[in-house]
Amino acid sequence: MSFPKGFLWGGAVAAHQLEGGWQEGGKGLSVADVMTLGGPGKPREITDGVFPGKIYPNHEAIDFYHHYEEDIALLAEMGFKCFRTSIAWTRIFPNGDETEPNEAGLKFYDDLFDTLNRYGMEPIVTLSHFEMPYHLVKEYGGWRNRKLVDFFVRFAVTVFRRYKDKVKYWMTFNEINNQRDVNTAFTAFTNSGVLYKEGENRYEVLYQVAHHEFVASALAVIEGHKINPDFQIGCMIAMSPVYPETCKPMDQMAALKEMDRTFVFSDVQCRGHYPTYILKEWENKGYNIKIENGDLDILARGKVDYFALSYYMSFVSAYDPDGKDHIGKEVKNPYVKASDWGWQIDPVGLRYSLNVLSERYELPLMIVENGIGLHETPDENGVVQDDERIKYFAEHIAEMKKAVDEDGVALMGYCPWGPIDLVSASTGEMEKRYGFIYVDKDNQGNGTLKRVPKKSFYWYQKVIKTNGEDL
Ligand code: BGP
Repeated sequence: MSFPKGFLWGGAVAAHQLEGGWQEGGKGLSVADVMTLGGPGKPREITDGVFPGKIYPNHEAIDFYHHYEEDIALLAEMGFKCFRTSIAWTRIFPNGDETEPNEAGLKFYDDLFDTLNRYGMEPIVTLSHFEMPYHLVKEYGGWRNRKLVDFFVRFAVTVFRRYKDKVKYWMTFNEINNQRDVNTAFTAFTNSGVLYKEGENRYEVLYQVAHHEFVASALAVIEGHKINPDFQIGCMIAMSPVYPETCKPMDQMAALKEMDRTFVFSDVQCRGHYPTYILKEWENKGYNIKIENGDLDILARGKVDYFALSYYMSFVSAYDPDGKDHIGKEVKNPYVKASDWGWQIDPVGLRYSLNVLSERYELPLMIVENGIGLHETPDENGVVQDDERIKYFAEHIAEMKKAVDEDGVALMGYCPWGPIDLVSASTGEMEKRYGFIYVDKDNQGNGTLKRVPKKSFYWYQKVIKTNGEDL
């Protein structure tokens, strides 16, 4: 028997990608609300406010805000044991810097968690998933400002107290390492609320931002455990293993150094201190990262309980002697295929990742995102025949099973991304679909919002029913 009894089969979403209701229940404006639709090769545009005539896909999204009962019933039909979502910070603190929370927002999540619990689904909740209050970006400069630590901790403590008997599993920051590419405004903006200034060293800013987030995350862990000692609070890392292009020693070195750009985030959150490789890098590059008295002690005391990861793809790195900030450059992997969006599909990479993480941290792991975005249209009977998705998941789950069975990895659960179609984070498109459930809505915002199970719905239902035996 490969998966333990009680294994958490489910799915994962984020508030801003499916809820809609962007101005309902007293909700404030989030960073995600001011990002327009992107497209192939065209990054999403960040606007200073909301402008008529532009399309903001998440304003309505799939209107989960009003459809959640119906949607959760469908997930329950698939047999979900858990459901990962995020709390939109702007529903609780519309501007982020208030002292009193917004009751209507708190009530919404009360109802949502009650509904999940009624179906026997464990809620798994991310505190910050690319949706911080826009006010904190405009007025404070986002996470470059130390004050954000206090605002975040107030938000965390408020929801920990409110939901202490309804939610056990938490995560602090979604894909906290997903701000390493300092050249893309998208990740820079949504994850940290930082707009880079002319002439500043983006890496130095990035690490200052990360330090503030590390302290905020650790304080949340410490406070959360005081509120309910049974809480399980995890980090959440976008895990994309980097392979060396060849066995040339410098290719190996390049791959290792690229991986460190991810590991620095999990090393701090899991081990409770900065690894020496990053301290040395800061020293060599002359970065001045402001660390206040007591911060290092907070990091040491606020280690996470488990390691949550998203896994979509692997990368390959080749040594680049001319590299400015990196000694490795990304190259294509000729041994794997890629999705329409260029994400390299590599099921073995999932097993590899689980092994690496389990050996490095010796913590229980939870896969809280995995999946494939596809262009899809229903057939003449109105059903999406998504065999490609079924194949993707069957191959990934088979590798996950080997990690558990053959490699002894302690895996708590598996939550594929977007079990119901939702808005893509990187492109803003509706038509990068991940779901087991189709939602009738297109990139321009047209559609009836009708929900229809795809072929994979019944396949995943069977997988859960057999606890992963029948793929
Ligand atoms: C992760 C994010 C999710 C989600 C997913 C799929 O990075 O945590 O929010 O969107 O990727 O990415 P996309 O929506 O860009 O296809």
